[in-house]
Amino acid sequence: MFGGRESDITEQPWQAAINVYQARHRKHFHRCGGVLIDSCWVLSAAHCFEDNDKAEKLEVILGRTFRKQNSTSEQIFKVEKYWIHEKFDNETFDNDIALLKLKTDIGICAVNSPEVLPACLPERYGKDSECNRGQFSAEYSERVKRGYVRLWPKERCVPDVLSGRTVTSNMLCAGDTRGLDDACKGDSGGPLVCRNNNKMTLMGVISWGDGCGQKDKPGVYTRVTHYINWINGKIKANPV
Ligand code: 4AZ
Repeated sequence: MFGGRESDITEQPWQAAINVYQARHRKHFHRCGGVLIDSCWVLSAAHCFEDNDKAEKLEVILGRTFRKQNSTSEQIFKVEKYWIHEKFDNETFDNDIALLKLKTDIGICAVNSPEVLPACLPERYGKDSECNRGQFSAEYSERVKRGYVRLWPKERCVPDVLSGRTVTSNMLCAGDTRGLDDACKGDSGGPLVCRNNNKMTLMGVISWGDGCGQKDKPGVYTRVTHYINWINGKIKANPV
């Protein structure tokens, strides 16, 4: 993350860290952020998994404030299976979304606690305009962090402000007007949430940007309202 401030996992209990096991080093390494949306389901970005990682190599960590420190509040899961959006475009990062199903033998995975709690999904397609201050969170520093950004109007979320790169309607721009808070390397897959009727609602998934924290350049997020049916379809088709 660029800017932002140190936070505590109780302030963003849906934040997940996704680690990948590297046989060569015989340990797990941080790969991306993620966001808990249901007891056994975590959303992340498709580009986090482009090299076809086996699900068995993935590990999802919930409930930790310090990335490399064990905590009594943590809940760690293996991944049973994950899905990359069928229309993910590796060039433009259009449809940059992935869904992970956590592994369990007992029908529940994450258990709600002050440190572990799912974010809500938006109610329906396209309903993403009633909040202008979003909160994103990131994990790639030693300690979980939080930043505040404004959602940019669609008309300003265009290639012009992102060095000419393609911007699709499935993307959402958000940035700090001062250019201070922004997501950055390693934060991908993490959440952008808005408070809607007092529910913390997931509006974006950290996806890409033209550098980090540059003045008048937004961070780009996957527009979650466009994927409610995709997400619910996968969850229904793959009962825990
Ligand atoms: C990244 O490399 C990345 N400033 C994520 C977000 C942003 C830039 C880079 C947005 O994962």
